[in-house]
Amino acid sequence: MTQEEKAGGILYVSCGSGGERILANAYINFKNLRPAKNCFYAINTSKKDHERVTSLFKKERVGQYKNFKMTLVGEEELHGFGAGKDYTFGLKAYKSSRAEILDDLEKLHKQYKFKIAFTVATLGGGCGTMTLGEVSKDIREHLGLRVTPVCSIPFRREGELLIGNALTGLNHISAMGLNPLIFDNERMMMFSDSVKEGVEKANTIISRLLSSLVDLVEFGGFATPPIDIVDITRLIMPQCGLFSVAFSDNPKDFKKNWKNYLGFSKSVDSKPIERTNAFVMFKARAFPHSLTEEVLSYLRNNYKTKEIIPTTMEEDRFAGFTVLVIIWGLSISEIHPRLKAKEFFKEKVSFWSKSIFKPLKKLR
Ligand SMILES: Nc1nc2c(ncn2[C@@H]2O[C@H](COP(=O)(O)OP(=O)(O)OP(=O)(O)O)[C@@H](O)[C@H]2O)c(=O)[nH]1
Ligand SMILES: [Mg+2]
Repeated sequence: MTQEEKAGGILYVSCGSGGERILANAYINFKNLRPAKNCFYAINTSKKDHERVTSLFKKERVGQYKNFKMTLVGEEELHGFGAGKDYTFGLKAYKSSRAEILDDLEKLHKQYKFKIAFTVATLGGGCGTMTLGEVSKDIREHLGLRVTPVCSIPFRREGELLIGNALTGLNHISAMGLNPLIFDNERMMMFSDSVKEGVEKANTIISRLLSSLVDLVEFGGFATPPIDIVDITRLIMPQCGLFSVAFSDNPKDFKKNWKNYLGFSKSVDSKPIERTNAFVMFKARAFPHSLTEEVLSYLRNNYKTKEIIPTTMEEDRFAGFTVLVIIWGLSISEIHPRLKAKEFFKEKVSFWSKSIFKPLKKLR
């Protein structure tokens, strides 16, 4: 591989268990992410998570994964057991290894000249919640790279601690001057029967986003108009963003249902603060003009989109029709359902009062 071919990839950094699982999933399932010029860097307080990824790579016969690095933080205090959903421990653990991590990342950046960095965490836990904003800011300052955080927010049933943590994490990311792409785990309640299936689906959707972004780097030269991945950072605006992918391998089905597909698979349900900015990628063997215009006008009308960067990637080897949309300028407080713990206690009381207390009253 020449120096030229090696340079200009993407740096992916995860913090915490969920973030590491998402990066591992992406690395296993989307082979376009694996070339050496991209680098994966998993920061975690849990030793077990790193071991899990190693055995998963073995099981999935990944073979070489020199560009997937795992680093354990806070070992002295936490003994490799995770941060126990306490973000002060997670942040402290990251800070204790910050200098070495940044040193490592700087060396990698010197070698591979990354174009952009994506940082990934599932907010709510101890390790990822505060580390996400912190490491994103550090990469921006020390490596001079543009950074886009990608994070999930908890299922509402996960309770006040995790949801409160996630809100603190979101505030922290905003305070760092960053606007994350959010994936709401709760949306998986609509599309899966079990927790396992929901989390796996969520991780696949997030991985697909990461993989599509690499396509953009790889095929930028063939796109109309040609886009550099850095261009999309111009669109980033407060407070947060969503992403969505519509895909069908049947032209008639795609034409009829793309709006539904985009709606179903959007990563978070929220409203524009005022106007929004959007990036849209159309991908097919040949993409009809009329459809691209329909999508753009849909975004303008439904998301009050001001600036749109569209790009079309057309190559014979692309099967089906894909539209990837990223929209920034959405409100965090308008996320639906609200980022608030679901109350089960009341329901339990009313259940017992109906089924036991009422018959008891009758007896009296
Ligand atoms: N989408 C998705 N969410 C996950 C995954 N794993 C955990 N979560 C969610 O992430 C939140 C907890 O974050 P974790 O990543 O487990 O916590 P952590 O950052 O490792 O923190 P500690 O375990 O306390 O050190 C919860 O809301 C989980 O539902 C995953 O693989 N995918
Ligand atoms: Mg963990």
